[in-house]
Amino acid sequence: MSDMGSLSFVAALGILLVSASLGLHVVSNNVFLNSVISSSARLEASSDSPQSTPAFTEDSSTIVYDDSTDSGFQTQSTTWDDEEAFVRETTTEDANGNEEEIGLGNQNQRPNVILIIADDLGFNDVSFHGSPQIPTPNLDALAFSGVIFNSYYVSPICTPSRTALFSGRHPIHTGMQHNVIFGTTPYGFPLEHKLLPEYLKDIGYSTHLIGKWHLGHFKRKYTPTCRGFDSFYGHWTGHKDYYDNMAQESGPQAWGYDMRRGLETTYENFGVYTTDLYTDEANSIIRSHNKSKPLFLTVSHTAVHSANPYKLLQAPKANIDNFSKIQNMQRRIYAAMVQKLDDSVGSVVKTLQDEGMLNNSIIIFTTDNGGPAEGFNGNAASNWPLRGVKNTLWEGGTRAVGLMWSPLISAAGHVSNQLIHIQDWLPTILSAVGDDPSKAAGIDGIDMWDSIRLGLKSPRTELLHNIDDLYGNEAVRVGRWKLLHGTTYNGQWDGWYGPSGRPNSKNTTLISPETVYNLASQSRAGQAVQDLKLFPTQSKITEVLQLSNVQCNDTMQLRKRKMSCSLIKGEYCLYNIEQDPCEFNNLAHDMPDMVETLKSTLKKYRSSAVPVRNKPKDPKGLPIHWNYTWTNWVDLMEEDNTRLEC
Ligand SMILES: [Ca+2]
Repeated sequence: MSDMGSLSFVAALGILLVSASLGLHVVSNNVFLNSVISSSARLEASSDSPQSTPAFTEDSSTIVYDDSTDSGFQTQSTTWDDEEAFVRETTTEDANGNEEEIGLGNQNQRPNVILIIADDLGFNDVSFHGSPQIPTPNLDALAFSGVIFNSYYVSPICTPSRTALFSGRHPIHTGMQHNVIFGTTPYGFPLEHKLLPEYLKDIGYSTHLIGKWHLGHFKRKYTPTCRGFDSFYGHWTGHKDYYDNMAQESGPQAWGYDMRRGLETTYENFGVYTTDLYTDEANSIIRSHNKSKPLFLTVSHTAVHSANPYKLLQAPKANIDNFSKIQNMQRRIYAAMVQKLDDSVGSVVKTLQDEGMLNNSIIIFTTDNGGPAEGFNGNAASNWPLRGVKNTLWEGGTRAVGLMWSPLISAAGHVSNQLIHIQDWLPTILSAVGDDPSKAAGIDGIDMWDSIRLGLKSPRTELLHNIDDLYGNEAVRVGRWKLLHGTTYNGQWDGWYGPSGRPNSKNTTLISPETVYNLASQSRAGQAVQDLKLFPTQSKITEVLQLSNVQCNDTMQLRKRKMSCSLIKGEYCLYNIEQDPCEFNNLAHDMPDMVETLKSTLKKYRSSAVPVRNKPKDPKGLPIHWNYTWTNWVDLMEEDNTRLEC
């Protein structure tokens, strides 16, 4: 077991952890209020609206495809026109001079889909959003040669977000809208809803999940290998220790081992840092992949979720030492965890390239929810300059780090401010791989592939953040307008959290594009992208970096109004998110008609919601009854021995 001595260290920080797994009830003392003030004070005035989407035109394409090789892959060369937006050719001429679709990187096979999920990563914790505090050169390399999503939304907490990702359905329509599945709660994501790996398996994909599941495990038929994944190596619960795989949840005896290969508990590679473990597994799957089939690989990282209360944040010492300039020790360890995550992305991208698969791959990187900052969940993320944290419906809880990279994206190298929700990935991926997304009938997700691929306007014009009648909070977005009502934690996480990371807070774009370019181009992902001739110029990166850096107007007038709406008092708060992404300026009193319109939209969604599926904890599932492991205990109570099939 890990170092119990660290408990006193945590206590000394003034952090009371009531429940590690919830992402809940982490109550810091008045450090919290001070942090609100100091974070707010960091917000500096800027004159312009932060976001605009560059226009893309078909005639600005500069890529040349060469079909002369006999490998089945197209080799590509490209030049970048700094003045023009960049669109790759979508058609070419065949031997007879007829125009034909270039289509996929390998026209004989659907593209590989690599879905990388970070857990609890904050909006300000990647350098492609403008902070130099934690360099993420591998992610940057993908971001600058792919599409950065700056109006991309997720559910505010783990389980609901992951159910939306894999099912294409909003949590209010599956009963998953409240909180997470715990180790002893006897329910899972409903079996009647088909999941993304099942759709992809239907059309010939090999499907693999590495890492966190968190969609239920009380019976084996709810677990990954019974729900469309050919293989699974990871943990069923929401978090665990990064070295010994023990997961501590709230309540007595809620402590057990959680690592599985398929349906079986595994003790292989005990003591290896989890991010390395998952990286090695991902590389192994890629190298041994039967290339006659397309690959769907999900790497669902434990990083950067906090571990157990007795050792919350964990990273190898060498990585922690890289961040000695960060004074706050928790933030320093967190930065090291992010660095390991970024290294993992680079390693996986390089392996794809080594295996000749990158040219025909789609890579999606997403966090599952906004960052737990300044002690929330015992963690040290930053959502600066956004408001709120994980498990709040403010932008800091719901606006996510996300990107897509693929040679199939014509409008590569742009920042999308088009509305996208995590539930949109299922139809978008089906569309991107040439399947028919309409086969996923009844889902809430919208096919975004053309919007992403061509840089077009999103077909999504509104999205429901959530309606949670147990917490008593709800929020919806229609166009640029967002309405919030009710809150969590008695409003104590309704402020602004996490360091800006900028060396000079008066200049929020001070990060050096040259540094970003150099680090990204030298990273493993950057090298792989350069091998495909798809890496952008420094001037292109400078342009994208400006657009991806969210800034907020922060005049004295707005400062006075910042806290002018109180969710805890039951008020409705209205924000123009396009102009005011930091949710400073409540317009509810100025625009009562808009408030009523959005209330009607909430009412529309509420009428379609289904009851929550949450159930009381079942003490029979506690690990103490099952050799100190988290298990599918309801099966095991009904059987004489452990079956290893669904
Ligand atoms: Ca999470």
